[in-house]
Amino acid sequence: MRISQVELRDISLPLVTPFRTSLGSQDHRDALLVKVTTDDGVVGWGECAADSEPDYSPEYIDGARDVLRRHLIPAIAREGEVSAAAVGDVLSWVRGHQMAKSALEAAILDAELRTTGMSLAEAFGARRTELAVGVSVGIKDSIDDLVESVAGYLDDGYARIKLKIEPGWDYAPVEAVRGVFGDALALQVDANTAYGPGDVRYLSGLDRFGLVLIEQPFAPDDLATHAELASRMDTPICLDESITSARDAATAVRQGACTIVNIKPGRVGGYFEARRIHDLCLASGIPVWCGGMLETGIGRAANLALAALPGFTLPGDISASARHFATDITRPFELLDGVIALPTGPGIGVEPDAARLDEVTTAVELVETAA
Ligand code: NPG
Repeated sequence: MRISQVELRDISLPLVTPFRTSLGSQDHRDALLVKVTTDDGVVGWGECAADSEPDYSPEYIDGARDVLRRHLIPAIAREGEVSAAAVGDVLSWVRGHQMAKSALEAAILDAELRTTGMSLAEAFGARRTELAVGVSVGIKDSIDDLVESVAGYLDDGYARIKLKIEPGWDYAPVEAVRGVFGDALALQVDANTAYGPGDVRYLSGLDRFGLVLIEQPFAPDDLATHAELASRMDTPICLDESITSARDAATAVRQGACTIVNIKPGRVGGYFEARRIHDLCLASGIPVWCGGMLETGIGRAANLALAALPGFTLPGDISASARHFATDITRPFELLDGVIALPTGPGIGVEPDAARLDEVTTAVELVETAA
């Protein structure tokens, strides 16, 4: 397959409710979409997980657009014939930039599968057709607000609740949610690196709440403190920001820094690397789940396909589209009877609605790749 044109499209979608984490608050999802067109006229879409600010990861939208335009797309163009499975190798000389690489790989993968008529779920070997999913609940102004939000999500049918925590918003929200909704609720917390080595003892007290896991309390490169916390707690430690490749995952597990892995294709450089992490975790008995980055329907569809692999035994942050967007750019994914149905059409199985896409587009750049 040859790529004749790549479109880089910036969009800005309002969120139904502001989303606050230990990193800050957002009321819009600004995102970069990658659209590839093959020389046979087949189109594929990918979504870049980067945000406007380099706070969650070193990547950010303007940087991702720049490296795509200057380095990644030209590398694919030089290659000529390219298959999605080879994209990772073709781009491996560029250090980092996992989110930019992942978006380009995803678009090429979507186009490739559309030429064969196969869905991503089928191509990756998924056996499930629908998934129970979780929801990530941001930091609120009050415990009452939080309890009301959680009650609404449980009514919607979410299978587990993840609470964002930070210093000053940790024990109280966890205790309140456990108290109101009971011990049977699948409850986990995510600190997005907000704590430091001096907090190990403090955090280990969370053991008494029977959490499913504690996610990424410490800095991405601080495996040692994660391992120390893991040795002091029964609650499993899960890593997100620390894991940018299958090698990272293997190292973190070997060093005792985590016993659960959050897999986000954007963070690890693509869907093939994500599947490699899944495969190695499955072989080592490490449960995995699929994280979320407030994806539009484009990224959400692809994540659903990935999360249907057998090692994804914990519900992911792949909520219904309505959790973040009143009107998405694709048909919405809905949570019905506690599950979201996997898309079944070729490739990622969804495409943007042209009129809606135009409404939310803030910039478009075309990069020609034909010889
Ligand atoms: O996609 O519903 C969602 C959000 C899931 O909590 C979520 N994502 O750390 O995993 C995370 C977090 C996040 C969101 C991180 C935005 C960075 C930016």
